[in-house]
Formats: sequence, structure tokens, C-alpha cells
Amino acid sequence: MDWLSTVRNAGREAGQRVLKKHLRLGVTGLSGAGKTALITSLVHQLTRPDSAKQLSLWPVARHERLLGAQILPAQDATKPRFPFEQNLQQILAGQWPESTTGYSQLSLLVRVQQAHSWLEHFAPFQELQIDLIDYPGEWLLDLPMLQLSFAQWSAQSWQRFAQPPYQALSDVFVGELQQICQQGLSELTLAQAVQRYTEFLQQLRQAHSLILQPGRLLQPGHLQGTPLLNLLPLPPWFGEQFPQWQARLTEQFALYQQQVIQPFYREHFAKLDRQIVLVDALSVLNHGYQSLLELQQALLCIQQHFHYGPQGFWQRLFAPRIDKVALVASKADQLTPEQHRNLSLFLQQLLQQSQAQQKFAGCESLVLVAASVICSVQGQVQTGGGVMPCLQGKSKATGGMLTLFPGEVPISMPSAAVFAHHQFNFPELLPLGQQCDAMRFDQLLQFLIGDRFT
Ligand SMILES: Nc1nc2c(ncn2[C@@H]2O[C@H](COP(=O)(O)OP(=O)(O)O)[C@@H](O)[C@H]2O)c(=O)[nH]1
Ligand SMILES: [Mg+2]
Repeated sequence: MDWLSTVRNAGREAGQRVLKKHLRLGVTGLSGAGKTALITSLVHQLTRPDSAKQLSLWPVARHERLLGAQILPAQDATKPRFPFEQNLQQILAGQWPESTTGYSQLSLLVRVQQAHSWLEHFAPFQELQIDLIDYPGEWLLDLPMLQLSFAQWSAQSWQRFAQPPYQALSDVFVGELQQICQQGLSELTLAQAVQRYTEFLQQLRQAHSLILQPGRLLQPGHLQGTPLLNLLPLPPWFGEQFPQWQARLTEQFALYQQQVIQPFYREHFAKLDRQIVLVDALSVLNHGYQSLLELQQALLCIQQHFHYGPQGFWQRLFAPRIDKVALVASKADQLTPEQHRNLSLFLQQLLQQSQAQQKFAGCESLVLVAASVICSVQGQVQTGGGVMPCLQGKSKATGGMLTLFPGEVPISMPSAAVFAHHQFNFPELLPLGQQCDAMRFDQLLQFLIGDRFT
């Protein structure tokens, strides 16, 4: 893009933002929370020909004012486009889109009829441009590293690695790291240590650990093979024994902060107007107490990096703040409907502290239980104990049809003792195919953009 078109685009965007016709919507969630599925489904629900019917509880749709939406041509051809069409095709074919390996974006133009015909003399309809971006959830987990020094980051990481579910793995890793460090610091030994640490992170992921840093080691994107990724936390007790390693990794840490995390943050997160925080509460319940604690901690730390608060004219133009955040429990189609209320209460408890901070900053929040792609059919079965709710869907693990009662969602944070004698087992499902219908997206849209259509 030449400089003239860059300036023109920036000017046009500023004008639209002043007129409230432009909104940057961030979808924040850890890897696997369902961000890619949500963006695909959101674009689909808005652009499909029967959008008004699908979004019938959204007042502009209910009042037959929704004219639909269109995907806008890319304004910056150098940035990857979100593969909406491919993702939708996969969902319609009964598969999930591939896991995200890089950054991509898409802009939509939503059009709504004027509320009164006399307003049409000024403008035939109301329009809103929504910018969406997708990125690997692994990268989000780097944000908390911005506030730390290398020594603090190392201490925090090794404290986590010592937790019971990971201790055996970390004992093996620390022994190997010791041997590598003893060979002295060189580009070769550093690369070996990073390689072994990456394998250790992969093992931790299999053990359901959620805080895996630096995220680019697991999902490098275009940084694959660059020296910027030569980073690992050093056990705090190594510092004295291997001062050269400590000094070199401290430098690498600062480089990673400045050249990887900060640009990603500045470009994609610093300018959000509204936010969806997407949480897969069901899989953390499946994975146990330590995963639950890590999820809560990660979401709270990540949240510190977003600016929440009311948006005036000045903020909208120069220093955007998030004035509305939807806290969404994803994949509610994996539950029977009478459990949705429990899931909502559970999410509220999980995010209690985050929500309190957002409220204090003057940001409006909503807790919503939703699904991007409804993958189940609800029903009832007759049992010895009476009629029970159940659901039917295709198992992601086996591809076979399941009929089951997935279980109850606790209404508050379960203690470690609960996990010791109870195994949650919410199923993972595949799309049913032929359709991509969402649950409660009308409520989500009303909350997020309803006020932009008067
Ligand atoms: N049942 C169900 N599963 C979902 C839904 N959205 C996502 N998933 C599951 O979550 C996985 C990860 O979703 P994805 O969108 O790739 O997550 P991301 O890493 O946050 O982008 C998918 O492969 C599905 O198994 C949903 O609405 N319903
Ligand atoms: Mg994704």
C-alpha cells in the first residue's frame, strides 16, 4: 500500500470512529476457547440471507430493520485475511476449522434501516463497520510477561512447574537442563536448551496446563527459526551456578518483550472498543483443579493489559477504551438446557474479580452462555428414576453418535476435594453438518452493537 492510501484510510477511519460508525471488536480467549469458531459463526449469522430470522431476539432484526451485512474488501492487502469461507465450508461439512497458526483479520459492514422514514432524507440507512481479528490463543498468554522482569518470570514459571500434576515432568527436565548448562553457553547449547524446553511445554500442554510461556515457542508464526525465540525461564537456583546463562537469557527476555509482545499488543489489543472474553469452562472442569486455577489466574493477568472505561469523543479517536465486555461461556450446546443457568453462575464466580475491576473502571459487562455452532439435538429419555433430559451429538473423539446426559455444572468454584472424588466428563462434539446455527448470538449482538443503531 502506498503512503497516500495509508493516510487516506487512516483519515477515513478516524472520521468513521468519531461518527461511531466503526468498531474494533476483540475476541479474547485462550487456545481452544472457540475464538475461530465464534468469528466464523458471527460473520455467518450476520451475512446469511435469513439473518433476521436467525437473530430474532436482536431488536433491529425483530423490528425488521436489519438489512444484512457484507464482508468488506481488505483495506490493507499486506495483512492475512481471516479464512471465513474455508472455515464455514468445514463446519458445514461436519468438521472443525484447523487450529489457528497466525494472525488474520476481516471487516464487516452491517446495515440497518432507519427507525423513522423521515431520517432517510439524511441517510438511507445506518451502517457500522466491525473489524475482527483472529490469532493463536497461545500468543495472548505472553501479555502477562510484559509486567515482569526475567527473574520474576522465571520464579513464577518454576513455582508453577513444581505443582503436583507437573512435578515429575519438571524433575526430568531440570536434570537435562542442568547437563546442557554445564557444557557452557554457546549458540548451540542455547538452541538445545530451548528445544528441550519447547518439548517440556508440549508435555505440560498434554497434562492440561494452560499457562505456557513464551507462547511463540508453541506457535511461532512468522518468527519460526528466528533468534528472538531463544528464550526459557531459568530455575532461580541456577542463577548463581550459571551466571552467563542468566545474563544472556535476561537479554533475550527483554528482546522478546520489545520485539514480539509489545508490537503484537500495540497493533491488535491496544485499540479495542468492545470485547468478547470467551471461556471454555467445561473443558477446564474436565481437566481438573489445577487447570481451573490456571484459567482464573491467566484471565485475570491478561485483563490487566486492556483499557476499560467509558468512551468519550477524545478516547474514541485517540485512546480507545473498552466500554463493553461480554463474558461468554462457549460450547453451551454440550450441555442440556437446564444446566445453562449453572454455567452462567459458574462463569460469574470464575470471573468475579475481573468483572469487579471492569465495573469499577466504568465498563459495562454481560455474562452469557452461548454456542457458536449448535452441535447437539436436545431430547429426553425415560429412566427408572423418571424422565431425564439428554442430548444427541457426534463425538469428536470417535465420530460416532452419542446419546447422553453430560452431567451437572457446579454453580460455584469446586474445591480441590471435589475433583478428588468426582470426574467431570463433558463431551466434545463435532458439528452436525449442513448447518452453522448459533445459540444466543442475538443477545450478544444486542449487547455489543445494539446501541450503535438508534
Ligand atoms: N460443541 C461445540 N464445540 C465448539 C464450539 N466452538 C468451538 N468448539 C470446539 O473447540 C475447539 C476449538 O475451537 P477454536 O475455534 O479452534 O478455538 P480457538 O483456539 O480459540 O480459536 C473446536 O475444535 C471444537 O472442538 C461450539 O460452539 N460448540
Ligand atoms: Mg483459533
